[in-house]
Amino acid sequence: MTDYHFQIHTLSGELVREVSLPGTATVRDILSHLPEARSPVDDVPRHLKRKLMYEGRLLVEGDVLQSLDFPKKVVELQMLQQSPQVEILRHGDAALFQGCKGIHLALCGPPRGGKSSIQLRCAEDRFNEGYWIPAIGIDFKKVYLMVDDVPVLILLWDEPSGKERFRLLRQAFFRKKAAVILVIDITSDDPFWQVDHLVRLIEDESIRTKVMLGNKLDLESERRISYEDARHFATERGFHYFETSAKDGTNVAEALGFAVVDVLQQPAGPAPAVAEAAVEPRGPSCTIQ
Ligand SMILES: Nc1nc2c(ncn2[C@@H]2O[C@H](COP(=O)(O)OP(=O)(O)OP(=O)(O)O)[C@@H](O)[C@H]2O)c(=O)[nH]1
Ligand SMILES: [Mg+2]
Repeated sequence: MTDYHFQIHTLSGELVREVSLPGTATVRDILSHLPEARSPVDDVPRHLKRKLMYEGRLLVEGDVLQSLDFPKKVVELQMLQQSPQVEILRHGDAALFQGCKGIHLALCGPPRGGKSSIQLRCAEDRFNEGYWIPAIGIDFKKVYLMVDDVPVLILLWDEPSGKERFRLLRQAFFRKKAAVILVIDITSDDPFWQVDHLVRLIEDESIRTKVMLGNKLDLESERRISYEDARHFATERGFHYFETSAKDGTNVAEALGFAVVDVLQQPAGPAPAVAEAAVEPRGPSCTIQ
């Protein structure tokens, strides 16, 4: 039974969608019919939060349509869009994150691309010029984020060097990860060394959020692969591409924020998105700020 016919416009008046729904549906049902927002530049999902407005007043998502007393059956609504605000907390209040679910993210990629440096930048906002200690054992750092007003704890795992030789260890590394961040070096002669093998392992684990970083952007003059080629390689394999510098921090928080918002907006399903944060820190690099 159709009780209402909604015409949803942007604030500038462009018609986005028309939806017919019964009076027992909710405002959330209208929102679920809206097309996904994608960037007009590169067609990447934009993770915009949507709100609906009727005659200047915001509608609450849980409200049932017939309780809103629309005077007509054809209702014009305006759609507001807003990006989630992601902020990395440098001096996180540990109490705020107690009981938080932890989201497990995996850094991976060819040797010396900058995985450990990206991890250090995300967790401690610093860079270590000579930082090349081939990691022994698997290692994570905690990153404390606020996504809008919600605390989100990230467990950012660094794939240790040398694992590329051991298929089983590599496969185990990706287990129960909600997202992967694949780091390549844009100044490398062979930035995609073994990457297709990695992509297959990631597919085997059905990880839905996939981001590729073309790292070392501060060395632009030494670049060996163009932005377009790297982006093409990434999108063909289902990865969102960013260029970053772990050294000066360019785009690192943005890429991490994108990955986290993408995970949070995935529909609930069997994919292993989150696990209890009550994982005990292991090793000296697990910092609780
Ligand atoms: N200029 C510059 N150097 C970087 C950047 N990121 C990492 N490096 C350097 O690149 C080298 C390798 O960085 P790591 O972070 O150790 O790379 P990795 O991928 O963890 O290396 P493995 O664990 O050995 O596979 C180090 O000398 C870093 O200082 C960056 O954004 N810019
Ligand atoms: Mg490393």
